[in-house]
Order: sequence, then structure tokens, then C-alpha cells
Amino acid sequence: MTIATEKPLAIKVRADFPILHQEIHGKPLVYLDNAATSQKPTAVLDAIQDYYRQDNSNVHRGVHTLSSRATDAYEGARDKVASFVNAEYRQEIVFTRNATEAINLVAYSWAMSTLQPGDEIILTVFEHHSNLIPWQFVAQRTGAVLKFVELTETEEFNFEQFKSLLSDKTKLVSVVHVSNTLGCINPVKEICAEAHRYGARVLIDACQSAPHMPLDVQGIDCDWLVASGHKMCGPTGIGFLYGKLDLLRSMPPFLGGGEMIADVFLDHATYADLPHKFEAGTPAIAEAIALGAAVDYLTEIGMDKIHAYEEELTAYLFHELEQVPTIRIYGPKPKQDGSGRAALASFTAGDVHPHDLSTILDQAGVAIRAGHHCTQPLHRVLGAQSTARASLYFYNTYEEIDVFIAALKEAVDFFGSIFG
Ligand code: C6P
Repeated sequence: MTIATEKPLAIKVRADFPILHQEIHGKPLVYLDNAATSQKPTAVLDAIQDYYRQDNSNVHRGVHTLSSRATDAYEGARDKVASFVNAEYRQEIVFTRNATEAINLVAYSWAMSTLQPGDEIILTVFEHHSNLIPWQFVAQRTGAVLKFVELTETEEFNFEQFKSLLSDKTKLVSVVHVSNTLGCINPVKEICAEAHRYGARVLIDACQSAPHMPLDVQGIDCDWLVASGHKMCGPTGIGFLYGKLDLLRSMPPFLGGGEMIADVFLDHATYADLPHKFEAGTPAIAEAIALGAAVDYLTEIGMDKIHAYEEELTAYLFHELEQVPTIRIYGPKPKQDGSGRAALASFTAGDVHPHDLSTILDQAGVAIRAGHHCTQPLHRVLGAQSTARASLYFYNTYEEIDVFIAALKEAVDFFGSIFG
């Protein structure tokens, strides 16, 4: 197949990622586990170092210089995230530890205090456990009922069946934007429009979309959106919740403690304004600042460029993967130009255990994930106990895909010769 002649994006940015320039078992590292976590550019590593070397102090508390520098940098990071997702107001961004905590915040604060027995929550059968277990908790505590959108024949969101689930009983639709296992891209704007016709709220899990494509929460018109910093070039320990201003205002606090209060008496308290109402205790200051640096880095490259390059890579990955004997790739096929799905592929190869594939590929320097990817119910639907998964990011090259495919073919041949 033809490959774009312009210098690929990866070649321009690889020098920014020190970790990529190493050998694993004597072979150059080929990191294809980006859906689990991305690597970090020097700009992000420097932001953490610089903060601790020059500005380290607690935020929102002191009037001394270090404290105001730390506060400015921390709040500056909020501005960057707000503009990254096109939020209308900076107070609509709440820093959390990760996407999981952000979903739990909505579950404990909004859902536990709002939902009644018989109210319905719509999820999909392919949600990450982080967007399933909190709603199981809510259903157990409130008597709300969980309903599930199933897969189409092409293994993507079944929009017609989704519409048939909606009713006046629907109070919440909580769906993933891009599936971490199937790679399908859900029509979140249309999902919000349908759900809102019934007065239901919509939460979007953007863990696998925020790192890879431009996001516009106002355009999507979601009520909440969550993501994790570590998948988008930022550090671990920081993620965010976007929520519409009035909605966040109407929600009770999630965690209690310092930072989230206005006036405290022995028997009661009043709470701080947004977003501090939801940020109890000393926050992850360095991590938030480094997430701001990651957002700057991604924005400078351009999320549209990242998305376009990843589509090219997807086309190449699928073209090559489909040539591997016995391969079964899950989720929808990309269009010829690589669009229509994410730059990741979950697959099995005959009876070979995905963990064995991953172990053998590691010997060739290739890092892929094997397991259920925290989507166990989906794996049951697919009839696969586990899958192997290669997931790409904008610093991956065509040559790395070649190394991966060659190692995979060798592994499949090897196991084929053993199992006959
Ligand atoms: N998926 C993967 O390898 P946290 O752990 O909170 O940062 O992210 C949770 C999460 C939520 N939703 C989706 C769609 C996700 O992909 C993830 C994380 C990783 O697929 C780790 S299991």
C-alpha cells in the first residue's frame, strides 16, 4: 500500500520522548501499549522537575510568593484543560486523580442523591469497568435499573437499539467515546441529543478520545465528560471532570475536608464555589501543572494533525494485521483512509493465548497488552476470554508497525508448528 510521502509526524516528535530511545532484550523498544498509558515528552518531565525545584508550595492557602506561584500554575493548568475541551467556563473543570475518580464523583454526588427506585441508567456492554462498577453501586443503593446498549454486527454502538431503550424513566446515559477494546468511535453528539429529548443526563468517558482527537464539550453538549492525564502525555495521579456549570453547582460535595469549604462550624459547614467544592484536601499540584504542560504540547502539535496521522497509521496497521494467518480483529474495520475507528487493534490468533503472544513479542522489544483490558463483560459477549491489543499514538512509526507484524507472524508460526 502507498504511504504518505510527507515526513510522518512521529519522526518530528520522537526526540521529545526520552523513554522511546532504549532497547528491550537487545532490541529497540516498540511501545504499542498507549491505550494503557502514553509516554511523556520532555516538556512534561521538565514541568514536574521545575515545579519541585522552584515553586513547590501548597495552593490557595499562603500569601507568600511560592504559594502564589504554585496557585497560579495550578489554576493556569485548569484554564488550559478548559480550553482543550472547549468548556465555556474554567469552573467547569474539576481536577480528580483519574477518570475513574471523576466517574465516581458523579456517581456518589449526583446519582446517589438524585436517582429513585425504577429510574434507568443506560450504559453499553463495552464499557470499561470504571464506567460500570460505579453505576452498579448506584443501582444497588438507589434501586435504579441498569440497561445496556448492545453491539451491531460490525461490533459497534447499536444506535437503533439505544433509541429503543430510551424512555421517561431514563435519567442517565453514561457511555464511552472511543472503546479501549473495540476501537469504535461512538456518535456522542447524537447520543446526547437523543438522551436530552427524554430529559436524561449524559456522561462521556473520553479516556481514549481526549488524547487522540479534538474535543468540544459544547459541540457534543454532554453534561459531564471525564478523562485521565496519563493517557494524554501527562503524569499519573491527575485526571479531570468536565461538568456543565449549573449542574455542578446543583451537586452536593463528594469528599469533605480542607479546600472545599467556605465557613466551618462545629456542627455544619458551607462549601466553596466551583470548582473547589469538589477538590477536597491538598490536590495533586505538580501533576496538574504537568498535565497543563501536556495539553500545551498536544495543542502545539495540533489535535487535528495527531488525529489525521493516527488515521494513516490505522490504515497501515489493519492492512498489515489482516495478512497474519488465523488473526481475528475485534471491532469495526477502518475505512480505506483509516478513518472510522481508533488507532488500536484487539485481536486473537487461533488458539494462541494472548499472554503468550505478548510475552514473545516482548522478547522482540514490542510492548502490547494482553488480557481483558478491564472490559470483561464485553469479552464474554465476544466469546473471547482475553485478547491481545496493540494501541498506537502519534509518536509511533510505520517501521514500528513492521517490527510488530514481523514478530507477530513469527509467534503465530511458532505456535502453529506446536499446535499443528
Ligand atoms: N484503560 C487500558 O489499558 P483510569 O484508570 O481511571 O486512568 O482510566 C480508566 C479507563 C476508563 N475508561 C476507558 C475507556 C479506559 O480505557 C480506561 C483505562 C486502560 O485500556 C487501563 S485498564
